Amino acid sequence: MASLTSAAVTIPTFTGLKSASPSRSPAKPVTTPITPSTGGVFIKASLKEVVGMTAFAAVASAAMASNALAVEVLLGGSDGSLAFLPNEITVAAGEEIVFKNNAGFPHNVVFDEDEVPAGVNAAAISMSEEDLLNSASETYKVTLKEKGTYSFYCAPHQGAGMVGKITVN
Ligand SMILES: [Cu+2]
Repeated sequence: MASLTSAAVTIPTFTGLKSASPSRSPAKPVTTPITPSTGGVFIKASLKEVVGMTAFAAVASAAMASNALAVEVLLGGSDGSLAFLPNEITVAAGEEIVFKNNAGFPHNVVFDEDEVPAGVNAAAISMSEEDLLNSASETYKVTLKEKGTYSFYCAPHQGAGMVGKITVN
């Protein structure tokens, strides 16, 4: 019984192999281009996915970059002037403003409590009067959410005219 079954299985398998081998020979040039073209389609599809993901990543990083490209205000002019450069800026609500030590420091950034939009706590967005940026390229970052105009100054140099204004749209 067991030998009969194995024989019955062997015969069609052998026949199949026999009939396949002569048909494969002429079909060989057809089979050969099919394999790479199928592979090509697969590669194209996966490339599309990769390109799509890359595009998405590019958009995501661009969005992050636009946040990273915050508005920069230099503290002190390279010519030794005691000023914010620029001393008047306009930003979008929520945009980051980076005050960066440039020259003539120490400097700081203090918002005038009488010249910020209603409801804004000037102290919360300011450095303290005593807190100073002492080294080159040291930064103070702030993000303003309320629209309106904000006046600020550098405590050590306010008398020298180191004042500025920010308009938040
Ligand atoms: Cu200053």
